[in-house]
Amino acid sequence: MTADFQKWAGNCQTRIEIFLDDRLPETNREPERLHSAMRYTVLGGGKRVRPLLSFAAGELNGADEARVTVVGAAVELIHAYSLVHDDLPCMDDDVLRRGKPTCHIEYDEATALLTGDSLQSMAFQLLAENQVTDSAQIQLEMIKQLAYASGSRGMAGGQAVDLASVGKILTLPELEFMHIHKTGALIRAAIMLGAHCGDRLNDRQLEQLDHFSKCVGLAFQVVDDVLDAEATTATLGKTAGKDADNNKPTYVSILGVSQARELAETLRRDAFQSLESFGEAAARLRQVTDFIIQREF
Ligand code: GRG
Repeated sequence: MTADFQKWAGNCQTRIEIFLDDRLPETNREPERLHSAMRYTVLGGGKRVRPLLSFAAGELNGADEARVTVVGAAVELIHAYSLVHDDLPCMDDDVLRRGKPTCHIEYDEATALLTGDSLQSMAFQLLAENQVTDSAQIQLEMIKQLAYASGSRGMAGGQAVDLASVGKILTLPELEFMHIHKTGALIRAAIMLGAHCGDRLNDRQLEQLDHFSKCVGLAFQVVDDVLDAEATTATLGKTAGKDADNNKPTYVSILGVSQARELAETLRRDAFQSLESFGEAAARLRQVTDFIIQREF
């Protein structure tokens, strides 16, 4: 990671943190426990990979930074909600997230459920009450895109397949279907929503960007599977080795670590190929992709 990228990413992360801190309800506002849990969940943690992708795609399409901040924050809120619900006893049943107790451990299950619900609503509220593009019609389209990416035909659907696949042997296409939905859909939305805040790219170029976003979404999950198998709980800030413990099919369980790493590299090459015609203008997107592939947590 170059110093230039580190500085850029740090600035983006700070912008998102300040925005979310400002927009999340204060803990002294009723219902205090719920607002406290929302802030506990969202603030001061996470790599903010999805907002980084929104900023990089927005930059490519000449978007206004303040507008991309809204979009990046909305996607991050959906992501944060999904982690809170995923950690619940009825799903992954985990006690550690981002290096601290999960929401239902720090608070209680009912509060965690409501925290996820409220963060999801807040994401759509942000997109509905802030202007993020000059066209009202495109803005509506963006809200729809985020809804699809989060719902039963996106992330929640992928999670349902994931829960149903415990203890089963999946084929690679089945595993790919699960991950394209569970993780890929929101990453794709982060990129395309960031891009839609601007208006430089033509339809063909937006299609190329969309192909890039699909490759990156899948690469993210392949690397996540490798990290779950190889990294420690201390480095990850969440419980390592859970996939194997829970008998879950992953890229590592099907391909083994070294082939899974090769697959991530193939997806990286494919992703970069889709950016070829953009030249230097897509440099940030390439850097965020490398950050995703080379990350250690
Ligand atoms: C509950 C509807 C619903 C969906 C849950 C995202 C998800 C679906 C479950 C999370 C479980 C998991 C570990 C998925 C693998 C990919 C993933 C989302 C990892 C965590 O994302 P990072 O690495 O986390 O971006 P940080 O903490 O950095 O934001």
